[in-house]
Amino acid sequence: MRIVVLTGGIGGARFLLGVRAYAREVGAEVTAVVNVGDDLRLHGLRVCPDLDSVMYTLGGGADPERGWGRVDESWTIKNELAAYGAEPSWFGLGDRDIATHLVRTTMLDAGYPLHQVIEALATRWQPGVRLLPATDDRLETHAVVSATSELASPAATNNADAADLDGGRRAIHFQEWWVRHRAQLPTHQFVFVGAETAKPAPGVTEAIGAADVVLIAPSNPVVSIAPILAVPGLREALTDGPAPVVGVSPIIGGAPVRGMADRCLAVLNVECSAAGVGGLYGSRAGGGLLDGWLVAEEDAQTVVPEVTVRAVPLRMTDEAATAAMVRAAVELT
Ligand code: GDP
Ligand code: FO1
Ligand code: CA
Repeated sequence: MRIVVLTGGIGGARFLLGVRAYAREVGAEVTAVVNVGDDLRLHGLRVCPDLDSVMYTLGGGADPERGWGRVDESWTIKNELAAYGAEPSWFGLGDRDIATHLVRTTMLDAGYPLHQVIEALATRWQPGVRLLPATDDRLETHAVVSATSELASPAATNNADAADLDGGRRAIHFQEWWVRHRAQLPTHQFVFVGAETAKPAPGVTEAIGAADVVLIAPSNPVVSIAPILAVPGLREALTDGPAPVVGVSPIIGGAPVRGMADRCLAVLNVECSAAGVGGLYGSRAGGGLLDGWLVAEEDAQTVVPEVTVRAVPLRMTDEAATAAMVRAAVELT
């Protein structure tokens, strides 16, 4: 059996621990298609937060509390950078983590495409599933916010990427929106810069075309899954592909289990509920993605038109619990 998983970072990584456990039970192979919209370049380094969260988590090197970055981390370089006043200081890079960014940046600068860089890094971490970036090309999530807020002066953002748009609006990088401003800024929309010309990374559409089932991890639907689907050709590979698509709700009882997906959904005016997210993904019959939708038992009454909804325990408390969710998702099809 071949399983393909669309995933973001922290939540998706924990989901993949369960997918890997299930795959070992049934002898399936797993390909994770990982969001790159969070990626950013800072202090001259290319940082890939979702790919690294997935790689470190599956490789046993992630800090379990933070979910991102390395366990047993130190922050010497971060503190030295701050001493120089080197901005941005609001995005902390750990010393061990920086080694990953140095290797990746060196390989990218030497001309290796991102998917080959990930393959090289994964040789060390042995994640046990194949990791593919959604695209090798530039695709960055930016938030369009009102310029009136503290972003009025470009200096305030210290973000070369902050672009002045008409109507007193500014586009800032997702990470500035998420980390520096904790998603508190009045936000008009998210844009996926580069999406129009991005191509699926080699192997992505092939993996989807050969899959027996495609799972959408309980990742943030707006800033983890949507940037993957924004890559031209990727959504079509799913809707036109042979494999049933089953999603797992990241929302339980009307709230995200962790993080700020509620603020992201609010930007899209989508209800923060299992039904709201299921409706956002849409049914295959209705031109959307889903054949199946897994919701928590608290949300058992969820209806998504023309989608098979199933209620199961949906908290990823440990690998076995997550593997049970994965089994339920696969058996739903
Ligand atoms: P990020 O890219 O680091 O933000 O991580 P993801 O987008 O992959 O996942 C974040 C999402 O995971 C959040 O919206 C959470 O609601 C969801 N999540 C985290 N833990 C759980 C869990 O135990 N069960 C479910 N169903 N969702 C979870
Ligand atoms: N998240 C934070 O809230 N604060 C940070 O300083 C931070 C640093 C960081 C460094 C490397 C990395 O891979 C991820 C990092 N994150 C940090 C998490 C990052 O913002 C993720 O993109 C989000 O969790 C959403 O995916
Ligand atoms: Ca993410």
